[in-house]
Amino acid sequence: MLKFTTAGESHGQALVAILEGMVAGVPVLSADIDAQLARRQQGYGRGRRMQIERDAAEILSGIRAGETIGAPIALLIPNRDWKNWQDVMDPAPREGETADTMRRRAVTRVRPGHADLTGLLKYDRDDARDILERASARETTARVAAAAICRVFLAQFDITIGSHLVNLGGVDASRPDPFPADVNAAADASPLRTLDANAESLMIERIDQAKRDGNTLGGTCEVVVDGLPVGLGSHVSWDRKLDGRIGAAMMSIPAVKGVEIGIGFAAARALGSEVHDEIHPAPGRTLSGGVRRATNRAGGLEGGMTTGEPLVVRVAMKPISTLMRPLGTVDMATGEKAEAVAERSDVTAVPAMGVIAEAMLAFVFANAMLEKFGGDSLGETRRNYDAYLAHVAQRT
Ligand code: EPS
Repeated sequence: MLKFTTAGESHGQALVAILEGMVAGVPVLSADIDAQLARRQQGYGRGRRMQIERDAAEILSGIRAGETIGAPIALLIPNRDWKNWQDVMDPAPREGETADTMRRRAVTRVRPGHADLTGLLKYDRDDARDILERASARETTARVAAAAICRVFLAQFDITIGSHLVNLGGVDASRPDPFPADVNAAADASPLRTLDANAESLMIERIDQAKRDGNTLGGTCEVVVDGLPVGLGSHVSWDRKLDGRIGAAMMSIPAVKGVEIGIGFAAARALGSEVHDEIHPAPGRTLSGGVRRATNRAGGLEGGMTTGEPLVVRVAMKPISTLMRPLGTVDMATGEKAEAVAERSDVTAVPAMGVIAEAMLAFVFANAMLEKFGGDSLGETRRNYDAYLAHVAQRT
């Protein structure tokens, strides 16, 4: 099983990711990781922090001479902003500091919608900075770094992942027809990672307005995975169904509140005949088992398994809970009514969320590939993959 973990606070010294279970022989360069980190930093509506950071990963272990060696891969991404926060984040107690004194930049006016209040109570802290530093979406930097290696692994099997923004602050972007073969090449050229230029201008106006108003905006991204073979995941048990694993991975992204696979919630309102995808013979289309779906409303999954059609997921993010014109709250230091803290933040981070959703899907599918095809080296995984597809081709 592939697994990864991350560590690090938003204004701490660095972020760390450890990816374990990747086979040996995958060609990985730090440039592959840094390219993904740079994509995550983009997006109109980000705050000043993104001008401070130039995220780049230092490979500490698990990769030698440009290839994975099968050992745990440790990555370190320094926080440039840390130099401004060293005293606030210092792990050591400082002279005169007691349990009753607060450090500079203590947060007690907890933000509605944030982890501040529940975290403070649950972990029995007085300063919500002990919570918010880790709740910060800065953590997703480490996820994107670890998942960049999963992406390289998937690319060895011609599996690619792309995303685009389909709604921001209530403005819908239309899905282009024909849909571009390289979604990211098109989306990354847009400041909002959207494929509809008209909608983009409206969205930018809306972001500017929200910024003037001290407000924030949410939105939705669509993520597409191409090149998956039929039969990843399984129908036999709840925890092997890919719908569930995808849902969990997407919902673990900070501020994400909804996930749809294929037509998602719309399927609940339609007739069966309007929902299910008719199956046609397609000899030679081996990845999907010698058939094709006339439509792909299922979004590439049936019974918790890949069909071989593109995997389509939509991910909805709520507006960031740090408002420059704050909502009412309670000051947890005094118990009195107060205005919530207004820390520097982004007006919106939906474009970045699409990149993070790609990363989480890369992890889910690298894991699903390794589960099905196994192996300790890329060559071994490939032989198993080739044998499976040869068999599928022969029976269809
Ligand atoms: C975030 C607050 C902002 C964001 C940050 C997430 O950072 P800061 O508090 O330093 O201004 O820019 O996002 C990132 C740093 C990032 O890398 O995505 C928060 O509170 O969640």
